[in-house]
Amino acid sequence: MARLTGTGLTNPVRYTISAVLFVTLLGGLPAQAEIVLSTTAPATLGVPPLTFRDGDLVDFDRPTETATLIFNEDLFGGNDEEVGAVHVFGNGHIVLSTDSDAWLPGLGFEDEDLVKWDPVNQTATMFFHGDDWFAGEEDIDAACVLDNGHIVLSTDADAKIGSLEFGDGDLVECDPASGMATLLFSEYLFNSHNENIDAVHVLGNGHIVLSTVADAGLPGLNSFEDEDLVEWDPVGQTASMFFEGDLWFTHDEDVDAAFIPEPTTLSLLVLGGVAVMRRRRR
Ligand SMILES: [Ca+2]
Ligand SMILES: [Ca+2]
Ligand SMILES: [Ca+2]
Ligand SMILES: [Ca+2]
Repeated sequence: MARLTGTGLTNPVRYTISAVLFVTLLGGLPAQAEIVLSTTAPATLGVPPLTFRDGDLVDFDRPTETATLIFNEDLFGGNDEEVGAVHVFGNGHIVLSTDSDAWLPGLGFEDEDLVKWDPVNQTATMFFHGDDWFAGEEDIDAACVLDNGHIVLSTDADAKIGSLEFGDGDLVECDPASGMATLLFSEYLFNSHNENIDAVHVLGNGHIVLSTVADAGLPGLNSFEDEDLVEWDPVGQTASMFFEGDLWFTHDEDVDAAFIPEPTTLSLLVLGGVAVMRRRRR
């Protein structure tokens, strides 16, 4: 009887230890600490230091402090452009928006568009055509593509899609299949009830990582800067610091585009395998 009870207790304990190990490993994944970003002016990150421009995109890995240029502003036909929104697909294709009308090999586009850049074939295609969505002329200043193909975006001024009117600090979710847009995040949530969002990434757990044009505050985090990335928990209705610019930039900057790589399916499988093997060995 004692033996049966012991077995019954030990397995859940072992399982719990493995689960904790699994989650701990996941939490410590370098991918979770990696950020693709752009700034509004020339900035410097990393060791050795990498200085980049407002139209460049940099991949910054916090554990190793490695900054890598993944998109070069020179690609805009040699023109001076400002990149203000980014998303990166698993195949390395980059979705971006610029602050003014621009050109990339294969495509001329507007500031209200999202274009997809293929870094292998060095060609751009239209990804989100602003004219098909917005009632007026707009400028997309933040964007993220969800796993279901929906596009989360912000504009730099009041805008309208269908019957949905929204402000520069709101986030709307567009469904390309239906052509409908819904409000995902209201700027009323900011302490001031009025900010301008200039970067967004929606994490796999539904939390929203965002940056603002000016210093701002949200419930749970009363003060953050335009160079910070803040994580908003829509269930708990609370914010926490995700990326504190002061810790990494050599000067004060303004982050105006961000993408957070998630752990890949392969990483999950490898870590899952490690957890199972450790459980069996105990
Ligand atoms: Ca920029
Ligand atoms: Ca834009
Ligand atoms: Ca905005
Ligand atoms: Ca910002």
